[in-house]
Amino acid sequence: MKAGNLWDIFCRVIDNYGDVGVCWRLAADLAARGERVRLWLDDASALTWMAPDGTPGVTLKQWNEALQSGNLSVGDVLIEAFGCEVDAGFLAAYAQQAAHARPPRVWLNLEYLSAEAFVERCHGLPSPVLAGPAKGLRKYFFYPGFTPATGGLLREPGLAARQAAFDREVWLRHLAINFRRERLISLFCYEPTTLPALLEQLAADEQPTQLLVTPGRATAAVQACLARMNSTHAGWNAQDRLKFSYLPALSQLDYDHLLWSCDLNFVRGEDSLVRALWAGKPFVWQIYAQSDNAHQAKLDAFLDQMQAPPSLRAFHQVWNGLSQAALPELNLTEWRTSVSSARQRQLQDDDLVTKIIRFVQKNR
Ligand code: TRH
Repeated sequence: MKAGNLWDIFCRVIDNYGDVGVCWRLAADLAARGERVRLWLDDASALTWMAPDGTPGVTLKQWNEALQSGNLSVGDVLIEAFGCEVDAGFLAAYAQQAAHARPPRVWLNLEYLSAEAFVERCHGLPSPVLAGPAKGLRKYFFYPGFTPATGGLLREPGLAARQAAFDREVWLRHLAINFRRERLISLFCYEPTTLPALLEQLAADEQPTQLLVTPGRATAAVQACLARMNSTHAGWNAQDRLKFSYLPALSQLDYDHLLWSCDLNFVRGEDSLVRALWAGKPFVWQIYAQSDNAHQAKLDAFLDQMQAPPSLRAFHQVWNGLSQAALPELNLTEWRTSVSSARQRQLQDDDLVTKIIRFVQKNR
């Protein structure tokens, strides 16, 4: 495929930031490689802090009302992210223009990241469209993943150079994080029931800690926890070994810098998980919980893929409320070695944008 194709990426923001975060990252990476992208979002508000400067080659489009086929010109590639369904109006235009397009248009359904075995089986499968204005066409499932037989992980080409040039001290000073001998731990989470146990463990540790708390749900969870702990057992942090810094919303670039700066990162959802992996620092993932407990298998598959040592597996089970055991001790030395090897292994595989461009080329 020649560079400069037009991609339409559609995304509906349900809650949290992962869907828009992934779609922005995908769009920006495609654009950096010379593609043109229209990113259709029903709620672009998170991009004001995630990507405040935008990026050349990506046009944001408000997706808030049924799109009329009218004189809409559809792109060369259509991506429906995370099962969102594009309006009949757009599909009618797509079907009409696809009928004459040479090379043909390609329609993809971008799925959630998982390390489970079904991903290799389902990645790339075609799905005939049986009803609606695009009846008779087909779309393909594109599954991000951790193995060569999947759609890979987002990893923009400039990442390694950016990491190599990063100056931790300067960046932390810029963020007004003052620290001497404390270890730094970032916290991006939902409402883990074992948060009080973590805070107690950190406060009891000989080594002082500064917890860098991300805004929104993590900050609310910490503050609710502190209010309870301070009233029920006021001396829990008597030696003041655990300090807190509440962070502003960072851009995606600066969120990377945060991950690179810390000795341990607590992350949540799929996008921060991948960024934590590329950061190469020990991390703990709070997976997005599903009502049917499907997240248990998804978490286990990820830990298998990482070849996580027992101490890291046990910590994940408790942090995710999947085990009622006491919160295990942190074992940063072991976790650092494990994450570093996993990162090296993952770097061997092509990244998602390389694979998606190749996939489109092959299926045109
Ligand atoms: O926000 P999330 O919890 O998103 C989740 C998952 O995507 C999950 O699959 C989905 O079903 C659920 O929402 C509804 O976590 P995630 O995926 O890590 O996305 C967070 C994004 O926010 C990521 O792109 C990083 C970005 N971010 C910043 O840019 N700046 C920040 O300061 C922080 C804390 C995050």
